[in-house]
Amino acid sequence: MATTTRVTPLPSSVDVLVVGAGFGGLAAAHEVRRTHPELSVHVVERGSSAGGVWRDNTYPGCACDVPTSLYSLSSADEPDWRHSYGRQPELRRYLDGVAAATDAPFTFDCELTDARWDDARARWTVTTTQGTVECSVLVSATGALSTPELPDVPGLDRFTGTVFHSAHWNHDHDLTGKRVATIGTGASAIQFVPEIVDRVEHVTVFQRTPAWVVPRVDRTIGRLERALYRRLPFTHRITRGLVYLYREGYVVLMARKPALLPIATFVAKRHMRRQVRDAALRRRLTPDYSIGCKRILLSNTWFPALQHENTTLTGSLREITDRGAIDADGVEHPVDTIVFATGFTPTEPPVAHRIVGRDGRTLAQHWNHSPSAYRGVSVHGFPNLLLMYGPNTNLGHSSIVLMLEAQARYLASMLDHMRTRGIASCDVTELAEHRYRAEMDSELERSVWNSGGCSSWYIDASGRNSVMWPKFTWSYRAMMRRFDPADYAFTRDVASSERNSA
Ligand code: N01
Repeated sequence: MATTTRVTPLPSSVDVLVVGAGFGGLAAAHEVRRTHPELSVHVVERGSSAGGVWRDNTYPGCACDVPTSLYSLSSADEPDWRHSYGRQPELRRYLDGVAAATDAPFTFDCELTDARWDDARARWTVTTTQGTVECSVLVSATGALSTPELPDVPGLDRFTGTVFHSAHWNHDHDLTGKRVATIGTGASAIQFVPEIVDRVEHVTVFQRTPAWVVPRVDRTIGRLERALYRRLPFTHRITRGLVYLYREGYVVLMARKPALLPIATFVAKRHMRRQVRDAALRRRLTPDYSIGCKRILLSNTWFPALQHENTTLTGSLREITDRGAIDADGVEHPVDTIVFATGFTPTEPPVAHRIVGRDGRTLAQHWNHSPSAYRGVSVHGFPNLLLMYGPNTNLGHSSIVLMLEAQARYLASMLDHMRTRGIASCDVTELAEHRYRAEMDSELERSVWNSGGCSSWYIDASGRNSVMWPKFTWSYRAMMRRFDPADYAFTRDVASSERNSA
């Protein structure tokens, strides 16, 4: 197995171009190489290495909040995880290994700036920061949580201290003895605040909305257990299967029977009661929306960190001054560092402004602030484009890797169909796209994400949930097993038809 990633200059033409070398791009490239060795594949990546969010997010304490046993590709199973919730360095190492084992060339520091579909030639012309490449099939695997959201806070430009986003942690800026403001109390903040609280002079946590937090049942996976998984891989598959089934049960609570959610609320409230003695503080930390409406957070250290002598918990951020941050009550907190842990822009992906389809409109114009895609992967008017981690494929309960693998298999099945029938382009029909979107809307209606009374990044600017997948992951995987030609319109590859009839 290769131990270094194959890096080459950008070719001028390729059969399948994959944009992005995170989990999604690697899964796609890997599957195309495995199933279609006759096709050329190339991966372009704006960063300097593979890894996606697990390369970018290096904040202290960064770890996976999905059990690691579910967090590897089934084609590249990893029996050697050290923790039941993998830490960022081991996840990054794993993805570097997958990139090296993927028999496809990569070009790094290469950002897609424009991609245009040419109907006459049935090809995409893709412009990047390292030149232009043409391809027959374009796979957009740029990630849903890859572009940090930096809110436009009044006064930010006046601030004289250091500012950064949690997804681009500034390791050159030593926080020892600093007065730090952290904005946001989501999945990232609850991981890094407990890690920095001991060494800063003070940390002021700006909380706009409290989160539901449950215990993190984490453990180190010992040498013996890892050896067992390596020697007898079926034992790892059994563990993986059991964790998988248990996590699927969450869908029942979140999407099918929200009436059962009080069970989870009980667990979260008991966790808070055990860790927070002060009833007034408990009230400030108790959400007023249903559990599960926003991502449920796992932590044993968040509540203790908020009660640390170095911490002040305050309300939302109103304004920034040259040396401080003003909260909603008008109190100014003197700080020299501001860390924005304010999330990402999943429903407004920047790449959508750069992909231009059949009628000259961008994907962003087509979506008009509410992304949707047939099966989360195909968009009408954008032939031969496949989205990885597209609209309505995010999970609140299990591993996104399960969804990405299903999408990679669908891509392989689409390529099969094209190759065996001499098809040059396939475009999902408008009817199929609308029908699928209506089905998603109806399935999501009763879910806690839509009806739980919170505002979250699952809901787009139009008020639609364009992020979550509402069913079991096995339903998605079954649906994606085979490309469904009935929902697509095709054009034929004239050269290949002539070859076949000669
Ligand atoms: O971001 P978030 P994140 N003023 O969007 C607040 C994944 N992830 O980076 O709730 C003040 O969850 C916002 O407040 P509110 C995971 O899927 C996975 O923490 O909108 N506050 C919220 O508190 C996760 O869901 C892992 O009122 C503002 C916070 O910022 C996703 O990434 C680990 C604000 C944003 O929370 C994002 O997590 C880490 C403003 N103007 C992350 N704007 C894994 O382990 C926003 N906020 C797999």
